[in-house]
Amino acid sequence: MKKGPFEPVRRTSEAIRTMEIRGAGRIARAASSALSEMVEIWDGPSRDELLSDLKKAAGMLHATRPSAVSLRNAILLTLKGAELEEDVDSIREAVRNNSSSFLKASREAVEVISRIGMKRIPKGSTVMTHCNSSAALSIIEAAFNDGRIEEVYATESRPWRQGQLTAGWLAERGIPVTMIVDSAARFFMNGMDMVCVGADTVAANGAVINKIGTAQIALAAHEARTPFMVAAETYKFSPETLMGSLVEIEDRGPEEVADPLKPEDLPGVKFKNPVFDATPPEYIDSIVCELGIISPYMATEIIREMFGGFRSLSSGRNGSDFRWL
Ligand code: RI2
Repeated sequence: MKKGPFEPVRRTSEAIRTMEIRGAGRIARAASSALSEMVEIWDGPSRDELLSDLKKAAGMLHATRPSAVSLRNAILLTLKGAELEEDVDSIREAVRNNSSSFLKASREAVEVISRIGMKRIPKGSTVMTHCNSSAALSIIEAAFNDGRIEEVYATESRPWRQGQLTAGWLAERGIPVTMIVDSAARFFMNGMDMVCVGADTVAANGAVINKIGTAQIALAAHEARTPFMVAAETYKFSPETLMGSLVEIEDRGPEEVADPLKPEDLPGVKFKNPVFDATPPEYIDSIVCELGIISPYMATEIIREMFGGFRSLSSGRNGSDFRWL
């Protein structure tokens, strides 16, 4: 593998793997930008070699966070149609254009989601959020500015404690925020008017894969009859689940769970660290995407609409074997 042109992809893969870049939308945009940067500096001899290097790069990027369909879809959308191009320059142009369209559309989607999602939040609400979702926070910020939200409860979101990012972000904007530990979600649920979270993946059956702990919060919300709203751009919907594929749940290292101790400080203890869980559609009242507010049971329709004719590249389950179709 040549070092030069793969450098942006290597750098971005490492930043995504170590969570320096995180959040389903941000990792998707970073991967798309890395592919675009790669084709600009690629200086190999032939079209076929460029296509083969792009496949390797796609596999490297996708393997960093295999649960996030946002990442997979961003890669596929960025490389869409590249294999139909006849020379290196045309491939370069296709990838460059695809990437800039994806970056623009993904940012605009968040903007639209904020506008339509906030209308679902009644005036004077207290809202709970989990982890750190830019899509969910865009709704919360718009709702606060429209006088709909009085206070936000942000869960800590162990093991990475992204709740601290969320709480800090809200406080900076003058939005009253209370941080709670994840296990306190049920304790406070009766005082909530709404729960609003993001998504890493939306499956065809309407299940939402999001930060570990989301399903417990949804269960508590369901029991307390608190509406549970998910903010998810359409590129987070998973076309592969239409065919019955399961979403792989990323498992990270034991040190994140053992923290502030080290795993070796607890001899004889095993650790498990799934990063995401699946919230079943029956606990979800609405999914807000840039096309509108839908019931989770409409997810199949969105997937057909967005990805129906989308067949240029596919990936295996572990992300390591992207192949042209
Ligand atoms: P946006 C994050 O994953 C969280 O699970 C968050 O809810 C989701 O991505 C969506 O984030 P991680 O990368 O795309 O922190 O809405 O594991 O920013």
